Amino acid sequence: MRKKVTVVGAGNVGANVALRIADKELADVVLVDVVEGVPQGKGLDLLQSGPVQGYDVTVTGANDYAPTAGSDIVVITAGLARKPGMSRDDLLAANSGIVKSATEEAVKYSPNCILVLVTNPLDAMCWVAKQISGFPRSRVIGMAGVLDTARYRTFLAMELGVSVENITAMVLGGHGDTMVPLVRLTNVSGIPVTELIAPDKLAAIVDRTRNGGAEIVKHLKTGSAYYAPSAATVEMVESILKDKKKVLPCAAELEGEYGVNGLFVGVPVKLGASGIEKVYEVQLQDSEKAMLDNSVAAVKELVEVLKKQMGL
Ligand code: TXD
Repeated sequence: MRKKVTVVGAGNVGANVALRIADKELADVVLVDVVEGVPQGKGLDLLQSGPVQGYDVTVTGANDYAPTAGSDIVVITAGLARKPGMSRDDLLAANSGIVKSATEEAVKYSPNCILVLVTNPLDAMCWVAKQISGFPRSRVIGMAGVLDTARYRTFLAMELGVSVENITAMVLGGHGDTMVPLVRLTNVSGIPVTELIAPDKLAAIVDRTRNGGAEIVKHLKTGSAYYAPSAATVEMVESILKDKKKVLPCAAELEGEYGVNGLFVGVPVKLGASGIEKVYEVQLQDSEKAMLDNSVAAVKELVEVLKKQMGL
């Protein structure tokens, strides 16, 4: 039997997640959105791409969750996107309500699903989904690190004029200006990047990575990035559905790792059929640990606000 993935939010990221899942023939997809007609229309349009693209999965749209029943994965992208000048944190109040209701509905129909969160502010939204679903940490995963790492790898490949595929890198921490790209552990086919790029250039690339989302918002003016975010989400979905056990940077709830408890933080995890199958604790140098602590503090602040707002 084919796998089934629900994508909540049929906007820019959601529709492109559906498109990429269909293109890779990974699963049947159900798009859910509050706007009447949009998920149905996009679903039908995607379905009609099948004969040309050569996929046989079905793509449908709905405004309710009954058609999502029995999903293996539920990707939540529903929410408001950042507008220019708006920080991720401004989105907190609006999007926490949306993620709460989406989680409640989704898990009612798919109690065994794996939740993949995309909505910003990402780490805080993961926390909401975890509280509301009551799922174990293996089944609540946030997408941010794969995207941040992809941006970092892109900029490094541009600088060196080499294939993006040869850049191996890791970005830790929360999804925001405090993220921690680990320069020390970045390499080009095994060659430490610090041997290939001067420190000031590397610092500029790290800075551009941290502001990677804002750079795109500035260009687009009316929304935020969605091609790379959807690609990153589907890499995670694929690793789970195919039990590939890829090691990817994802937002995971920490249970003492990195000295953190009960908060979602971007860390390397193994993604397989059960969701998060392992959290890797990388040995950090003092300066890296300080940056990570700073990032965790930013996530904690948001969660404290949420605890008050939502009474959780
Ligand atoms: O790295 C990351 N995690 C991110 C996060 C990368 C890119 C985008 N990121 C965030 O994802 C972004 O800040 C937003 O919070 C979400 C979705 O971004 P997108 O660009 O897809 O926004 P759109 O195009 O505005 O789509 C959001 C859709 C839109 O169709 C709304 O009608 C719908 O969400 N929506 C809902 N659907 C279902 N249920 C409810 N309650 C709902 N509310 C709004």
